[in-house]
Amino acid sequence: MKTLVIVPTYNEADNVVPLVGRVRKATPDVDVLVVDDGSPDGTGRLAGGLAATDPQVHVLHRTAKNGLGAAYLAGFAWGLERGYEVLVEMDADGSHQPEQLSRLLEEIDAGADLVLGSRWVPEGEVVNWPRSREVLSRGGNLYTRMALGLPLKDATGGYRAFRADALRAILDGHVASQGYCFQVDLARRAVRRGFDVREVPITFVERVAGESKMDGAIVREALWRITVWGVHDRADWLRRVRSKAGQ
Ligand SMILES: Nc1nc2c(ncn2[C@@H]2O[C@H](COP(=O)(O)OP(=O)(O)O)[C@@H](O)[C@H]2O)c(=O)[nH]1
Ligand SMILES: [Mg+2]
Repeated sequence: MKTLVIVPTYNEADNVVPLVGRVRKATPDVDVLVVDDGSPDGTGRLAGGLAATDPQVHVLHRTAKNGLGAAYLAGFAWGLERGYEVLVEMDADGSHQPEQLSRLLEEIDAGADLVLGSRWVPEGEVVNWPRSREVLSRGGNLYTRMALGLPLKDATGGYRAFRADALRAILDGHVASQGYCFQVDLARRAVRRGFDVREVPITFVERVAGESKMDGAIVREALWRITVWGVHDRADWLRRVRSKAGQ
């Protein structure tokens, strides 16, 4: 299937060239789109250099840092317009191993609509993460599971593959989430629409170069949005129970 790996970048000058090289080597049939938000460190220029010599590498240059969600929405639109059948999300910093992409794609081939690379299923693992990040990720996923009732172990992760028609359906309507809750938002939409969502174990390796863009604002946005969704879901459920009881 015609597949596009979308890599959002902001100040990933040390990472973008080796990462794209690894993707091209591990999965030569797969195309790559780097979505750069005008990185001051020249990441966009480096990606442009790759695109100039490799017709399977593309770059979307955006002007301002607008968050992960907005970058992915732009990348998805680009890929869907061009007829890609599978769209993949992958971080630029080497945390998501391109060598494990085939695991995700095999599950799509086997019929899944959305495949999540998961750190928190058996055989999934995290390498070199400070204890604080592990606690945040495990806690965030536990809260997400409880608040939204999602049957997923790693709904916050950002290594995933979407079948194009499922992605189109999921993106129907406004997606406001910007930071990491963008990932939760898309997973929740997929589950609610009854799509076949599966998790496969991945080895997540903490970046060795560049800096994380995670900050308090991103965590707060995720916390309040997930809480609001959870409250809405419960109110919906109550309304349905009441109207059934009244019938
Ligand atoms: N285009 C774009 N990419 C972003 C933005 N924020 C983060 N990224 C990219 O998203 C990926 C994950 O971000 P990262 O900082 O590694 O988050 P962490 O792994 O949770 O610490 C990396 O490839 C970043 O360069 C943004 O505002 N715009
Ligand atoms: Mg990272």
